[in-house]
Amino acid sequence: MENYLRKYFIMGSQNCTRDPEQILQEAIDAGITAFQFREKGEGSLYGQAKIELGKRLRELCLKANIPFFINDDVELAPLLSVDGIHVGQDDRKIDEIRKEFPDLLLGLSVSNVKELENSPLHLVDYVGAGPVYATKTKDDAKAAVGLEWITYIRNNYPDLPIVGIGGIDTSNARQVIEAGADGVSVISVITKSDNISQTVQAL
Ligand code: 3NM
Repeated sequence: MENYLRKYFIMGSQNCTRDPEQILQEAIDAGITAFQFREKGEGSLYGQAKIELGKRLRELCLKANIPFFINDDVELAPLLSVDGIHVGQDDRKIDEIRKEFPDLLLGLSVSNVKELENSPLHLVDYVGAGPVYATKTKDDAKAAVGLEWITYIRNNYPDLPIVGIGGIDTSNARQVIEAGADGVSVISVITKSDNISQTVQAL
């Protein structure tokens, strides 16, 4: 059981309608177990502005001893002194990243059997499995794969840490865990919450 995966919050400024630092701090205070800085898509920051926001969010996680992951942007890993990197299937290859960063946590998104079987799973610390449910948060999200996908991975790779992603909220998080995931990763249920404390507790 990888405990840091239990309540894994993902966010970039494009997901926020108020101060991202404030949202992250509230989520930390409420008990998230990991954070991923995913500054990506329409309205996201680039260049120095991205780095500066990343540093501020990184600092909040450091103070709270919450593992900080960078999404995709491997070049920022040393700059932000990250604990881990999460990549998708179209990002840089896992074996290259593992070679460059032997000690960091590495997460990889997998959406189907082919991706799973073609991935060097011995080099990753966990897989992100989804989208479990339909999501509007990611423009290019694939069709929902359902709880069956979590169960499939769990049954075929009993020791592989899994975090479910996509459309997960307080009403369905339990099912994702019961299907075999070690945890749930969420964006909008937290960034859009009126009561982050209650939301995180209910996940
Ligand atoms: N990756 P929400 S779904 C970032 O399926 C991301 O790989 C996905 O946002 C995948 O919790 C997704 O608001 C968006 O649905 C998750």
